[in-house]
Amino acid sequence: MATRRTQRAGTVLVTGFEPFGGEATNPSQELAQRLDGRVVAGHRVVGRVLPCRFGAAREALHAALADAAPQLVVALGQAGGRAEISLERVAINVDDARIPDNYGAQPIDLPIVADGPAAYFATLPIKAIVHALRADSIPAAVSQTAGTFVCNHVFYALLHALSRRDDVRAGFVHVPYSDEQAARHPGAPGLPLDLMERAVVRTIETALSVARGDRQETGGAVS
Ligand code: PCA
Repeated sequence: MATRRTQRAGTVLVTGFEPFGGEATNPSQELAQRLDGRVVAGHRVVGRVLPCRFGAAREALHAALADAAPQLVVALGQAGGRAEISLERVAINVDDARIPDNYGAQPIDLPIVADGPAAYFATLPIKAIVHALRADSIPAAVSQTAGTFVCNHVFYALLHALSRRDDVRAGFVHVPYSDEQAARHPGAPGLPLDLMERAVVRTIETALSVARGDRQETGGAVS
């Protein structure tokens, strides 16, 4: 009888970023660290923290992909000022930094991948995830732009690296400030880290449970 490779438990890669822009913390870093080693829906979570640096962030992502060989990738980043968990729809092939990264680089209108496509769509079921989060009383929405800073850089590099892998779903989730950070930014919304942790767990569970495609429900914007 032909031997089959032993079926290994699947792996989910969750990435976050180190603090940037003068912040002392980054909720995405804390979430990746909290989830590292956890088992969610029978899958082992590998949590990794990426440098907030153009180029180096992409290299660290590639190393994490090679290391974890994940079935699912949920990349996280902080979007201070947003009130909802943002399921990003699209990554675009441009670095255009409004502020310097953590090493002083500030690229303007440079492609992330020379000759790469203008954009990639997330392969996560973003509508189903937004639906599941809202059903769990977690504020969530589809977002039409991940910006043009290091988060979009990693998001694009992620989808480019997996562009020939139909078997691996991947996407990017921006999270608001933590409550603690929001307290230092008058008027800015924040969410408790525990709630954001539950949001990432629900995101993973939903992505693993939707076999293919997505929920038919609007997440659009008029302008
Ligand atoms: N947010 C930034 C980069 C790192 C992070 O957490 C962004 O949205 O590009």
